[in-house]
Amino acid sequence: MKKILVTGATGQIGSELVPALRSRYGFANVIACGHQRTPPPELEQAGPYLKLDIRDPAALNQIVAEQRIDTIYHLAALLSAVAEQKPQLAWEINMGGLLNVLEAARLHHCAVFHPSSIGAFGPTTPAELTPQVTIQRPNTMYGVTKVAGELLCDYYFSRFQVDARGVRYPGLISYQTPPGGGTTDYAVEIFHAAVQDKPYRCFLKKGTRLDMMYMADAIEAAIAIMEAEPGSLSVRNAFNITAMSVAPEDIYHEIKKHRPGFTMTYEIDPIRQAIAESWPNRLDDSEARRQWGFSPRYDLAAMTKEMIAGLTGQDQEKN
Ligand code: NAD
Ligand code: AKB
Repeated sequence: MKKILVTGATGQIGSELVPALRSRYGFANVIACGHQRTPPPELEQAGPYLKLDIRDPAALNQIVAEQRIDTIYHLAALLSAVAEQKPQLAWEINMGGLLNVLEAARLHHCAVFHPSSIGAFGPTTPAELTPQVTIQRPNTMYGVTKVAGELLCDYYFSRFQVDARGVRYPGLISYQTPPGGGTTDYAVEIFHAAVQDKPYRCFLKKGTRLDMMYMADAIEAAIAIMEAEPGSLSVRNAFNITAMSVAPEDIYHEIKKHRPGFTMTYEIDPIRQAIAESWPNRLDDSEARRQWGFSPRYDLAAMTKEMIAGLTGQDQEKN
């Protein structure tokens, strides 16, 4: 049986990945590590939780050794918009944290999952059907850490045989935990506004098309790539994956099918708009489909239905 550590466990992905891993591999076998001293209530009841600052290699190594960890899902990071506000801190956390994780994995023989992002691409990358291997010259600190992270994971695999694997996630859409400060956050905020019968002011321009994915597909992909037969993978790291390519107005029109009174206007945030314009419109994820069977279940219509149902259910629970 695996013994898994999840860093950044209280974030948008971690808060849904931890329960999925626990139901697959056993509650006691998944240690959630968060930055906060006390976990959020949903994680506290569900299994082991430890406080960890990912910049502290001694504390990380102690946890990995004491808990006999063999697999690390490394999610602790700063996202694109926050990283642009605090570039030095983003380098420290995203790169320093990843180096600490890969070193712990080398010393204690662990496998590592590390998500890259569409943010690993830049303005000179082909924007349509962006290939698996292509130009990567991002112009954001987030992107710089994502490309360097992909390369560092490859290096640890070829030099030290650390089984480091990963995907390039698109913007992830979910309702359980708010996103952590990214450029694609509008695609989550819009649903919160819609179910509260509030108008939404979108910070990206009409026509800004980006890859997106519903969280359930993202969680399945993380588990699937870590369970894939190594022999079936030509590369370990940073597989392009996507489920839909959408602009703000596409999500708006889909929501209107369920909430006809919903309205949206645009108030552009120049920083996030510039980041979004430097990212691809649509990835080619055929290598992930071919090599380890990636196959997302949610398109825009199915995701919208689930988001509205999930958020409406949450509202009803609160009242
Ligand atoms: P998030 O911001 O929701 O969560 C990140 C977590 O890291 C937070 O809980 C935060 O407390 C923690 N953290 C920050 N600094 C830390 C530190 N010094 N020590 C320990 N923990 C620290 O992010 P997420 O959306 O869950 O993303 C997880 C990973 O997936 C990141 O690498 C991100 O780049 C990548 N990713 C996310 C998306 C997305 O849309 N959510 C898309 C592409 C890639
Ligand atoms: C962000 O917008 O920063 C993230 C991502 C796509 O990496 N959601």
